[in-house]
Amino acid sequence: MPYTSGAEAMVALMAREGVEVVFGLPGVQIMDAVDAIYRDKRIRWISTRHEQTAAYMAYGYARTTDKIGAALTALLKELSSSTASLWQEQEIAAIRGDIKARLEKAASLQLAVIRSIREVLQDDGILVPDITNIGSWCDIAYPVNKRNTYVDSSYFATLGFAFPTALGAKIGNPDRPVVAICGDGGFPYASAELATAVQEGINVVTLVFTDSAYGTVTGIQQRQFGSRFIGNKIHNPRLCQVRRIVRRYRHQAFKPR
Ligand SMILES: Cc1ncc(C[n+]2csc(CCOP(=O)(O)OP(=O)(O)O)c2C)c(N)n1
Repeated sequence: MPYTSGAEAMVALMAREGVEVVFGLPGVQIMDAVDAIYRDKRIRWISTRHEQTAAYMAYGYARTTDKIGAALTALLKELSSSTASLWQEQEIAAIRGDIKARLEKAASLQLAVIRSIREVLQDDGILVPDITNIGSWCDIAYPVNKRNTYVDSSYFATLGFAFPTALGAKIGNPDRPVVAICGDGGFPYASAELATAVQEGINVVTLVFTDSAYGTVTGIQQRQFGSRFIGNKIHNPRLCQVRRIVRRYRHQAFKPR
């Protein structure tokens, strides 16, 4: 019987299960597996700049393609069908109407931005909002017209996840526009992945809203801690100069219509 190494068996199994792309960072512990991927030829390998962002990219890829994480999709399907009968159409419509009116009052500027994004992004386009002011409003107000086109971090609220997740989504959906929304606190978590984006030609549009603060923290300290501000201000490099460092990355400032 021909000899099969553990790494080869793992790669063969992944290919058999339909894995087409693996995100990761090579190191001694996994070199045999990376080499097996090289020799197998069926799986695309994408080297990232941090192990955590590799996981986010895989998450974005899975959430927008159904290719990996099929078990989770099946569970979600079951959950939605078993809860469908609990709500009447009219009840949902009434709640939606009420929320819409309250949102217009509370956050008209944010809604204008969200409407601009929704307008530009076709129903097929994918949006990945980070844990940032405008991203949180998206969770409530952004109309999602097609499944797998909106990837949030759910209740984990993992700051910084959006940019690498969007890169993964774009790898899985090269022909569809993918947009990440970040603040200037969250974007630098994974900004090293700009280099991966350039290296692999991953064309994601990233909107970075800058206020030189962990703005959400400012809000919490204002509302719940008697405006005792500590650790909420941050200094960032001028993000538009990132372009000089990472060639082929374009910067543009814009105002919502
Ligand atoms: C990993 C992680 N660390 C910290 C937080 C807490 N947190 C939530 S929002 C936020 C500030 C984010 O700042 P920024 O990206 O600039 O967006 P802004 O709030 O200013 O809109 C922080 C620190 C978190 N959710 N996740």
